[in-house]
Amino acid sequence: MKNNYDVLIIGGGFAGATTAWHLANQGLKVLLIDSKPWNRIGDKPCGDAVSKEHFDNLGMPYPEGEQLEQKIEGIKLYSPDMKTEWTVKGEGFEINAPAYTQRLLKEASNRGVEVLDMTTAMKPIFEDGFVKGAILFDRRHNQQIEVRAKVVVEATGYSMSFRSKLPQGLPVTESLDDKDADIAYREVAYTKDDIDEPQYLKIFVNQKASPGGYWWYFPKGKNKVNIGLGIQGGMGYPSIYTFYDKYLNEFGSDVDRNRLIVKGGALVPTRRPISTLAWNGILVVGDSAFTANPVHGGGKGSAMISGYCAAKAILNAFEVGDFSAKTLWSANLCYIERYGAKQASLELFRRFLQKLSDDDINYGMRKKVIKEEDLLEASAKGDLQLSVAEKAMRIIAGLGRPSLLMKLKVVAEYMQKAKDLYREYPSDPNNLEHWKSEVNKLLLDFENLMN
Ligand code: FDA
Ligand code: PGT
Repeated sequence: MKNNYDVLIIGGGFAGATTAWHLANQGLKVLLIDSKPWNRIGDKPCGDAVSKEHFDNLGMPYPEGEQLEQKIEGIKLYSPDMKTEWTVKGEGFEINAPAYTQRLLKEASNRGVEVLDMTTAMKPIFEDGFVKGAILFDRRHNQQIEVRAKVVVEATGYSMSFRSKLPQGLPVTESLDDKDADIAYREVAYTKDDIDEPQYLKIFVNQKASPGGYWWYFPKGKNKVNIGLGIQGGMGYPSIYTFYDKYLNEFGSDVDRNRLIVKGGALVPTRRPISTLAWNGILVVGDSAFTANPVHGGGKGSAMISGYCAAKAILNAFEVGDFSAKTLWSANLCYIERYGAKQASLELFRRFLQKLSDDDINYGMRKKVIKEEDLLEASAKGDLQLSVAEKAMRIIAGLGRPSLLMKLKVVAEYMQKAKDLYREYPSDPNNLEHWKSEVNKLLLDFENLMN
């Protein structure tokens, strides 16, 4: 079978569903496919916490009814020795991700987007330097379909299963370094007792129990919890399950594993976004484009931002009638301004945090070397004020022992440099390689200073 569309979206997770939602009813012929059956789309290992701001900023509907499991008022962050508790206030939702994702897809479908479940993109159609479509396999009807489209949106999550099959060397084939990802695992289960403050997410920082990541305890109502952890990839640590089994009792003693609802693990990219979301005939969004927050790993909000930016770039491309990298490029500028520059700065902060010892973190949090609001500003905006770092240095000076915390000022400076470099993101694809080499140089300089 052969078919022509204006846009083919591969993957119906948060990123793909958002792209479809923003493209619906705009006069374009759009097809979205996902390998999963309808009732499992959106069902992937996740902590399911999303800040309310993302929905507001993008004009998207709040989760409601069965899509919303708990309204969140803030995050409580615990030091490794559990002696310090920081509360960061902020509204958000603990969602039922499949229910919310399927809602977006249904709304898009009601407004004209075609959705095919149980359909997998097997390989790209690549001609004359352009992505022109994909060869699909539809398991519902056991048939192969050749779909040609002016623009293909790769929204396949951390599998990157479409773009990894494009000719290597295209900028959109950039791969993920193991160390630039966390391996994360979570279970959702009922609790033995009612949860005290279900309106607060809990995050436990502990390099022993979750090296290069953290444990979380995210309530889904009064007696249900999403609990899990992330550890840095590529470090040769024991398996994630070893950590889960060993430390579960420490962070979730009330979890009733006899009443387990779901379990599973996946990768979380913790780096700057892919160097370009756009190339000739293709846009990359969500985890596949490394859009998650490098410090807390949350990727649903930024997957939505990338989907929104992709939809805007596509509408513009159809107005102009050109689907080359040059025209689709506006997705990069949109995404970097809204989230990408902050990610670059936070990648550096993440590299620093992952090197801290539990002693450093205990000390840093107890003495408020950085305060809650500064951490929030750092993780929400990617800004670690130099004045904050300088003040921190004065406190740390009293430490009386060597500590990586001493480097906080350098970290703040480099975070700023990273943001500045992203402000100079090229407006033309021809200048991408030069800009990329500047970024790589900055990362290398930073690594040298941290070692
Ligand atoms: P996602 O993986 O959701 O979707 C990709 C879709 O593409 C899938 O439905 C898949 O079936 C489909 N697909 C793939 N290849 C295909 C092909 N070739 N053909 C057709 N379909 C194909 N974020 C957050 O905001 N809050 C949180 O609390 C957490 N917690 C968390 C915990 C854990 C354990 C992990 C692993 C991750 C998180 N995250 C998170 C991150 C978050 O889950 C993630 O960033 C987003 O769900 C990414 O959404 P995408 O749409 O990009 O990918
Ligand atoms: C240190 C490396 C960590 C790697 C992390 C990988 C772990 C993988 C697990 C994935 C679980 C995902 C959990 C997602 C939580 C969502 C949190 C959230 O929603 O955060 C909000 C919103 O942020 P945003 O970027 O989506 O949106 C910004 C804005 O609203 C929209 O414009 C913000 O809240 C926070 O940022 C709270 C801070 C949490 C930080 C956790 C970091 C742990 C390390 C801290 C160590 C501190 C030591 C300091 C000592 C000096």
